Amino acid sequence: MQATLIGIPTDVGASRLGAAMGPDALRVAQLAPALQQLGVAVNDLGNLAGPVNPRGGRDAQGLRNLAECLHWNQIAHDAVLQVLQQSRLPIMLGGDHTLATGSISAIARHCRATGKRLRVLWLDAHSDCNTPESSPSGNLHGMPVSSLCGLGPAELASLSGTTPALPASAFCQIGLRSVDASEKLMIRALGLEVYDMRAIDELGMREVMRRALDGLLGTEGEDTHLHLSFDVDFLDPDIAPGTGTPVRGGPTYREAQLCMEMIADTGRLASLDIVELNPALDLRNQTAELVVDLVQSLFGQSTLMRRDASPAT
Ligand code: Z70
Ligand code: MN
Ligand code: MN
Ligand code: MN
Repeated sequence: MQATLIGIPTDVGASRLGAAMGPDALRVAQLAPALQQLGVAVNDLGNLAGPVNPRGGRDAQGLRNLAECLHWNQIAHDAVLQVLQQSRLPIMLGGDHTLATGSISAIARHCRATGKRLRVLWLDAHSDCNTPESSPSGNLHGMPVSSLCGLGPAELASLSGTTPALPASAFCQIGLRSVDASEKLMIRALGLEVYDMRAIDELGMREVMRRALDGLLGTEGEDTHLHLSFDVDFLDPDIAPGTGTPVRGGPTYREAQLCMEMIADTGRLASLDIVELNPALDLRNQTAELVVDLVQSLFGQSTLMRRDASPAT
């Protein structure tokens, strides 16, 4: 397998600064060598260059930094599309979660061109499905899901070449525990598949992931491009303090590992966003190191040799 790291150091979609240092924290935590150990050939494009956070107020639409967000998402889209066209697996190092609008727009475009079905797993404490009308904050990192479903700011919603970029049914959200009242309505209206923390408590991570990955195993999943959008605030803040909007009560280390291992077992992972890592809030880079540990599981690291997998060379 060949993967390409793309640093996308944006913080223009968030209120707190610091997520722009995320890509470098992941490099310091040895992300590339960790993947190479598993037999993944990795190259690193370095960081894309884009505007800094002007820390603006809300515009007439109620949005903060729309022009800067648009800029970042356009360059993210272009870079991701190019990597996909080289048949490499793009790993987006964020940066705040707005970048997923650009990355997933490119992935949806690529899937349309190659006739693949797209499945997006969205691991997050938040639902990120506010619209300019509903957003309590005006922060665009709270809107990528609605933008991709055609309901965000028009310039962002059309990045993929079609609006919506993908059907709402392509999404599956896992780990939610901080959802605005307006987002609860949106989840209903879009019919989003959601496994919140209560579902994880009641069903267990194993059953949640079995349901989330339905249709991806074996030949049934052959035509599916699986994208993982991994917001670091999915994880419990006790183990992952380095993020801008921590919410207590998230998945434990064990639950997160099982989640990643079960995704790896499908063999369908074809692109990955790692977002909302904020080194300014971290302790000795522990959150970045945890993410690298989890990404190793996501790329097939397991304690024992698996019956269904060939050993990594
Ligand atoms: C809130 C909003 C959000 C991430 C915070 C928070 C959104 N729903 N997303 N942190 N990653 O402002 O829309
Ligand atoms: Mn391809
Ligand atoms: Mn998010
Ligand atoms: Mn979040």
